[in-house]
Amino acid sequence: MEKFYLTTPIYYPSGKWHLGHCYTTVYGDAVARFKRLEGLDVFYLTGTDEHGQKIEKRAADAGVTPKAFVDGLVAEIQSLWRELNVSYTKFIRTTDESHVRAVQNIFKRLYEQGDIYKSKYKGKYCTPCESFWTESQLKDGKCPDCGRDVQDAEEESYFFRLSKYAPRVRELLTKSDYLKPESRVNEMVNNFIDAGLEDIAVSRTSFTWGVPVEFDPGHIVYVWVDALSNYITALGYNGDAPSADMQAYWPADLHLMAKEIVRFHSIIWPAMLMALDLPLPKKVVGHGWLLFGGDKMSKSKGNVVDPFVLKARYGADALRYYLLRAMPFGADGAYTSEALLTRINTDLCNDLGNLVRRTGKMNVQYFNGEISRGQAVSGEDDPVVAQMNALYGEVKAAMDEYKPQRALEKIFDLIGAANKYIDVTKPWALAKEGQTERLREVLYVLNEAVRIAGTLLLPFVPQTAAKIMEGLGLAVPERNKDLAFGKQKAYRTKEIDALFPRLNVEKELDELEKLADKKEEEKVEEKTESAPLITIDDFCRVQLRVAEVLACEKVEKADKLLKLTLKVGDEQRTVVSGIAKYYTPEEMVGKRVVLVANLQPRVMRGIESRGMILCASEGDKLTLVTPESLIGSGAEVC
Ligand code: ME8
Repeated sequence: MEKFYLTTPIYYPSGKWHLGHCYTTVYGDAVARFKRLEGLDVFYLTGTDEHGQKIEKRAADAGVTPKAFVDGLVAEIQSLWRELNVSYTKFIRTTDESHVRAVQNIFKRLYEQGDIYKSKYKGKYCTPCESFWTESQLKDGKCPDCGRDVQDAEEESYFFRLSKYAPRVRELLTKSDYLKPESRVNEMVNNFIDAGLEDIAVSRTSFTWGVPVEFDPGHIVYVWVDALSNYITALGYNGDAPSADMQAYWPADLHLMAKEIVRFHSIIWPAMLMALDLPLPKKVVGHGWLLFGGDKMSKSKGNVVDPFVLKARYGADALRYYLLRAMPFGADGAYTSEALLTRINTDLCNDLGNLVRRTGKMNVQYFNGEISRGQAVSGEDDPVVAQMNALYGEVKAAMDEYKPQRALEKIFDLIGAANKYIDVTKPWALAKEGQTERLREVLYVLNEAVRIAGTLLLPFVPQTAAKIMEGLGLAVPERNKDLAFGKQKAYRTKEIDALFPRLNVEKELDELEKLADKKEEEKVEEKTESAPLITIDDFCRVQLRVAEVLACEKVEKADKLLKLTLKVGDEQRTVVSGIAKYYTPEEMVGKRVVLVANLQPRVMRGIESRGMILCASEGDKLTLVTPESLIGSGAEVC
């Protein structure tokens, strides 16, 4: 059986799983499911990347061991993938003993053959990105990836001879189809390879949470060497001896990820594989970012959307559909709750839901659910039949290029055409006129359209597609076959519940806002209840400033929120505050308030809020905290 090996990144268990992570994994799942339906033996790998200084620090802050710190977060992401019906084959953790041993062996082998050597590292290090940079690679003195401050780093280190592989890596990127989309190739070649590819430091000595270099235990293997190796250690590779899974599945058919880590997968990773004398992966796809409030959705920016909340409210398939449909290949896409709700209502409830419901109802009403070909075919069936016959080829072509959005567009084109077909053929009129044979054929055409669309939807919205098959009285297909008009000779259909309930968008937006607020409140409560004593240094990290309210207005469609324009010294900024029940906008203007000025920005109702104003609350009462006598805006509160 033909094999297909597919991976997503192994994620950092850094505290909060968000919708951005879900995009890659759901995308991977759609590819994995499609390939399985094509009859391939698919190995779909995902997991967690658990080592490094960042995790070590977080765990220390939380007062637990790094392993205890990551265990809880790993369990949470595994439950997220279960909730979203992600059908991975293996979940690898870089703390798995077999992985750790294999990374040690890989490192040793590269050292013994001269591809790794010991020297001294002098340069810059970005802790959040776990990346070393040379002075010339910095952007305005900051990390070129995330824009944050970097630290001086000088230590004894092992180096990987990346420079030796530069010509072969360049050739791989420019002369093959290794990296998609195309635009990322130029970026890699111009910005990194042609700018001069230097050897990279691949060990650290300033922390201990990682894979120790076996022959020099003070050194910890650089987290990216550790992490990238997961793609082969998961298959049982341990440095030399071939494993059965390696022989069966390697090289990978597809490494899927967002654009910011393409650099590691298209330069360091192939060079490592060249050094290990292993075949190179067939494809790296770097997709765009899910944005929120204009920025990449990311934990460190604090602008995240909680997938657990959305899944609980709208179901896995609605979320899967939104992610797969909303993001064009390789480009960024902005998340808004409005867009999610609109997609659910228009595509899933109206277009798909109505087609299935109307067809199912008419099956029962006119033929007791028993549908077969009618005697009266008509030229008016031709366009929709032609569309049905073309669909499988179009979806396959899109999925062969890993473009789920295009595949879904085509499937929904057929769904739209089938809905129009009902309006044009007017089955109710045919019934009235007693044109039974024409009516039978029309319904047969419709059931065929539902079957073909339903089967092709399986990789994307598996639960919904299975329900559609149940309604048609068919088993859920395990293969993409018979996807042409006329292949299913007869149906014994059943009535099924509505696939997606119609949502009241206004009400849902309010509910989502409330749920987000509740989560924030729970977090604050949790923190207050268990608040430990803090040092004066801890307190000094919070920057409190007096601010003057210059303008204030209600936030549309949010009964709790006010949008405030504040003057803080010479600066103006926007803050959204949940005080609309206690203060009118008019009352607020001119007031002096106390602002938490260095809080991470948060997007609420599409507005970026930069800070929080302090209030005192007791039961149902709430009052602003204000300076006791007049003092200039911008004054520090200490
Ligand atoms: O980089 N939009 O882990 P990570 C789209 N451990 N995708 C997003 C996203 C967003 N806003 N935010 C995250 C790491 N992702 C390393 C990987 S692999 C050997 C090691 C997805 O937890 C996307 O796939 O920071 C991105 O590449 C990945 O999460 C980064 O996850």
